[in-house]
Amino acid sequence: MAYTDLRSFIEALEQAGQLSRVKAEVDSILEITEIADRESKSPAAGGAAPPLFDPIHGTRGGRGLLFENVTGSEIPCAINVFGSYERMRMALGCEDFEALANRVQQLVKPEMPTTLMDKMKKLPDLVKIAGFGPKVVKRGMCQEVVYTDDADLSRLPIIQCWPGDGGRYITFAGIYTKDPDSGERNVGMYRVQIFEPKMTAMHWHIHHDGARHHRKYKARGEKMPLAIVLGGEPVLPYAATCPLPPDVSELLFAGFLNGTGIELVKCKTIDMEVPVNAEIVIEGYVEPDETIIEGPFGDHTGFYSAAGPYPVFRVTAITHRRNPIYPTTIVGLPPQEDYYLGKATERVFLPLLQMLIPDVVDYSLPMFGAFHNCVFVKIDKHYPYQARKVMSSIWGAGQMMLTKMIVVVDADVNVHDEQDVLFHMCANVDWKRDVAVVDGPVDVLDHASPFEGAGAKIGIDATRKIPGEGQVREYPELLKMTQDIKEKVTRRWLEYGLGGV
Ligand SMILES: [Mn+2]
Repeated sequence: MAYTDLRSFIEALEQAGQLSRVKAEVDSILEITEIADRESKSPAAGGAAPPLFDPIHGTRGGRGLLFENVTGSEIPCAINVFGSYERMRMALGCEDFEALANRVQQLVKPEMPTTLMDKMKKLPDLVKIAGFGPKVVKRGMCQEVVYTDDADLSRLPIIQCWPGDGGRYITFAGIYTKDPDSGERNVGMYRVQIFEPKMTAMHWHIHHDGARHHRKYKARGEKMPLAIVLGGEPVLPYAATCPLPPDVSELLFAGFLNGTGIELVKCKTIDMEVPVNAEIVIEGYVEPDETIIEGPFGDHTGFYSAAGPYPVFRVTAITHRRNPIYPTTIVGLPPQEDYYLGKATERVFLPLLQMLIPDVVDYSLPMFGAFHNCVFVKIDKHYPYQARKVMSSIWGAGQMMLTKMIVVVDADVNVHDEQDVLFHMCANVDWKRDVAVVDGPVDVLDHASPFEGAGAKIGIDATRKIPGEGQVREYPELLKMTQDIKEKVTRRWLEYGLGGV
């Protein structure tokens, strides 16, 4: 079951023992970060077994936190509410990520119905997809309270995340923009640095859809309407951060995850529609030419990203529900809340990656790689240099093109256990023969590359080598006990007097 808004999700978390309310006064400058950081690295609430795809790190995440008494604000602040597998699963309203992956696969399967019968069969699916689109309605709870001239960002419990940050940042908002030509809506999650009660910066990278929309307004010399949306259906933050192709609407995807279209309401002061179930909406315009030095910001890489000029956003209104809740998040040394959002994407995108690269049996973005630095790929190898082919394919696949290190392993290696991957890598690799270093685009946040966004990447073929892959001797067999002895020992375990299995 999907939840309709942040507060019903938080209530459900509380009932499930997944939320702590903090009644003591806490400071939004740094103190909330330190508490949330400790919580996210604590054992997961509920004590459930970790998922198979993350046996080692899946046991962490603590509880979601609701700070009810933040210094200088009357609005409570929620953090880490998505920061574990159980909470992420609840937010997405799915049994498990694999079940969700299957639903997504059905949605995108490029199957052309050939016969009339097929078409008839496909029809309910298409009607269902059509029903997931957003619906504009007359009024919305997110506008129960409206401030225009008296709008003031300093009323919100906006946090400063890390000591070296440029200031306070809104970190967990959906940024709503529209293409001025097509009217197509985009929702992205970009950080927002506060400068004045009614002025912020708008931080997006050049390849983000929000930046693309802004370039169009800039070319016309017009300011761009933009809404910063906090709260709403819990599927929204996931949809906003999912690496969807540019022409796939985040709101449609959110509606699909939600099981029903997201209801929107017209903003009060700008030409934009926002989710009726949002907690808080900040309306305003991004200036076409005016910029301000934004940053530094403690980023998901675990390092500060540098300050730089970004467009200025001016607030025209703040609307909110009665007694709103302000959601936020921090990023930093993993695991943080974003690890679970990323892992959900890893699982949901596996069938899509397999459509693109059929060789992939499974893959993992290990925690230490902070998403773009490392991917472990498992293949069922049948021909020489198949691992090289897979590397090239990954370096050509959407955002995975930025992967700085690829390790390809055989089908009997567990890609979700870094010890297992590194064991086979260290054992199977000849460092002259089995390594490919290539030049290419890297993440703009990568600080080691010689140029911003451009540098070298490494592919390591850790599979057993076969003839045709350079000078190769025969690889020995890996030690493995026979199945009948394994079963016998399991059966007789208590007899040995060695305690529980
Ligand atoms: Mn987009």
